[in-house]
Amino acid sequence: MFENLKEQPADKILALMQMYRDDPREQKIDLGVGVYKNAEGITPVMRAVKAAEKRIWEEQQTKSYTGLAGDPAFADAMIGLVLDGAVDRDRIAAVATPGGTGACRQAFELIRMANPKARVFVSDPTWPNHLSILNYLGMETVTYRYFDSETGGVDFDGMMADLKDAHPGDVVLLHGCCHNPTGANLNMVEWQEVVNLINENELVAMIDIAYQGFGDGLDEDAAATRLVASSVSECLIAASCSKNFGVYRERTGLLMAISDKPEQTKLNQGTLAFLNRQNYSFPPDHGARVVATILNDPELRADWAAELEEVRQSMLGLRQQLADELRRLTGSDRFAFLAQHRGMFSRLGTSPEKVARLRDDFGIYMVGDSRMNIAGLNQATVPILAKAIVDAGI
Ligand code: PLP
Ligand code: TYF
Repeated sequence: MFENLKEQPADKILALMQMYRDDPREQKIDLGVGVYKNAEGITPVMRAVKAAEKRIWEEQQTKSYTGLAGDPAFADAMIGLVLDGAVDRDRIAAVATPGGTGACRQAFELIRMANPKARVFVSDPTWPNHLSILNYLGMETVTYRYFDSETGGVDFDGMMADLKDAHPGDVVLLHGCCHNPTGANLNMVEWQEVVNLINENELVAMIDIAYQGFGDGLDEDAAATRLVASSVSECLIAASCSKNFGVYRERTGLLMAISDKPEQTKLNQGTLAFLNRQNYSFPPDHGARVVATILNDPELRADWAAELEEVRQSMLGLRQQLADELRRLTGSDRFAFLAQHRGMFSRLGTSPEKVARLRDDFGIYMVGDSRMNIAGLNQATVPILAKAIVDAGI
């Protein structure tokens, strides 16, 4: 049997992570995988996470199974964090999932189950795992224009023109904030236009929100998701806690299915629980319990929000420093978009050859499409990167 297996394509981001580890040079900069790193290059356990873990260790009496949907306190707390009352609770079905990836996977399966003919419209570019999972599930994808490499912003006219090709029942996958891999985002006026198109053409919205709190703030980053969820008749939301709680390896996420018909919620909830049962039965609990503990305790929540705000500010500072340094070196505003982008990532907008040159000649690792993890920088390495960008002729 095993001899029938074929080599599967590697995940380019994870392969790059290994390449960086194997590079013996002392002077090297890792701007690859999307993990937050502080100025010392460490991905810390957040203070509130440590405190919540301690509390759970002290107080938890059992590790018996939860329910197929996970701990209801986690779902309620996350619904509050993401939607903050924008949608009535009785319209929301929700299950805990192994990370945001698990939420996406379950959402795609639910779409395929409910409407096998649905095509999923994805931004060009999008997080590669979206396409990888959709292809694996045999689902049809269509790309819509998104990144404008001339301006470093969103090609909004192109995006709207391409979305007009979607048929009723097709799904539009949108990044709630902090677009991965480009860092370019819609403004709220543009979001409203997308909502109008979704409603006029009877499309289904799906939002992947993996970086709430990394862009403009916790509420600001959720504003588009709240707008969509409160304006369309049906939508799916895949939320990840990996980044904003720093619980990457705990695999903590939530999938919501929202309908404007409360009488639909029971069936949606049952279907989400069924999908969990088919794939892994009970979702992981530890990260979810940590998140619920933090969100439900005013002191822990305030401390978590404060630390997250420090993280956000540090990335904004690095963005500004890099844009300023590149302006100084090039005498132009060509790279001003780096300060406008939001979240962990920016797409520099250069060729794979130049990306390889940065790696080979300067020890700077970014993804082949020129996506940089801004959190891989610190104040000392920003000037090194800026000079390398200029020296590589970018
Ligand atoms: N969606 C996007 C756009 C991401 O960038 C990520 C990665 O962090 C995820 C979903 C899911 O991440 P995780 O499965 O680690 O929660
Ligand atoms: O885009 C990133 O770098 C993060 C982390 O298969 C990640 O979202 C990358 C690849 C992958 C899973 C997570």
